[in-house]
Amino acid sequence: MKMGFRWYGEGNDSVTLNHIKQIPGVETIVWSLHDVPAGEEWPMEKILEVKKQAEQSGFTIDVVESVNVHEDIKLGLPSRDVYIENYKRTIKKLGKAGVKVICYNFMPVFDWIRTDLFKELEDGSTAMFYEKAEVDQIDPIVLVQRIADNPNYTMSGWEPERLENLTKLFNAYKDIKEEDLMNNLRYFLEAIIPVCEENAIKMAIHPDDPPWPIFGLPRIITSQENIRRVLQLVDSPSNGVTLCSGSLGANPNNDIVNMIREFADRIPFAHVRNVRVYENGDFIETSHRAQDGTVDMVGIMKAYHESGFNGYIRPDHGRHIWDEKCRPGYGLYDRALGIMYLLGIWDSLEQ
Ligand code: DNO
Repeated sequence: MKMGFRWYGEGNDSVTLNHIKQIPGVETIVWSLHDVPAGEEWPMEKILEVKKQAEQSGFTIDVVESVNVHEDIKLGLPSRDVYIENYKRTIKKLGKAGVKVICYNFMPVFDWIRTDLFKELEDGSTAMFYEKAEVDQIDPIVLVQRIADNPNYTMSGWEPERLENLTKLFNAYKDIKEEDLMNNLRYFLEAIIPVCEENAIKMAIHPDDPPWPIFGLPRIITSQENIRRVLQLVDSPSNGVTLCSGSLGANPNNDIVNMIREFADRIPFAHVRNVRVYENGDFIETSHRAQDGTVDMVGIMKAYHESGFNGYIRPDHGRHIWDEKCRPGYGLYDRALGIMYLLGIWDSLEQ
């Protein structure tokens, strides 16, 4: 198991590489070129710049999160081929630079969704919260505006270009059903996986967050059965999953421990975090500690350990604690605590 920490880049993150260096056990940064719009080819100079910065601090750049997929690919439009060619060229460059895993998602229009980015918990810290009834009735444009108006709005998954022409995008998805999305994913994977195999890259699809359809848009990476289907679309070790316990854990029917056992050799990258799910379907992100939420954190680490997991792992969304000013979910303190918790479990399993 190799520990990673997400870093948004020089000048783009309140957390620095020097901070990350002081967290025990971190080997790789999990990074992206956040200023390159989805669909465009990544410039080699920029890739090498991040590599240099990371290596100077003693980190590898083994995991990219994410190379975003252009909407035309998800929609299956004829223009997708141009964007797929760009994607392939980016894969080749990342392979040359030494990257091993590319995390991506296939969620239409939006990446992850929350209704409150700073909901107060009992201990006075704040965390990201999802109110189901609100999402079920709110106009998505209002919700997007609320998030975009947030002073901390510089979150991946919420790139400005995604949010332009929202109405147009919604219309484009009007007739796209889950099966169409699955077929469009197959087309994408059939095109890129051979390139990944040649370049020793593993693709790792991120589950949908939350793992159910929202705003009438289809979502497919939601359950054990659907992940199994995706892995079978192209049966190659380069076609893998980023098993995110927090995203999948928002649906209590998802048995994450069981998923790890079934998909072990197809999980190059794991996000391990906790959420507390309420009976009405709401959920809030909590500390990583098992007792604070509803995700079986110890069972998850045990399942990885038992299956001989040697992929990458990272803590995920943390609370905002000790008055830290940071990107929602991506502060230093609570994620560092999360790492110590995960490593504590892991080390005791190694005995
Ligand atoms: C949120 C993240 C997601 C994730 C993408 C992967 O914090 O887990 O934005 O990076 O879905 O493409």
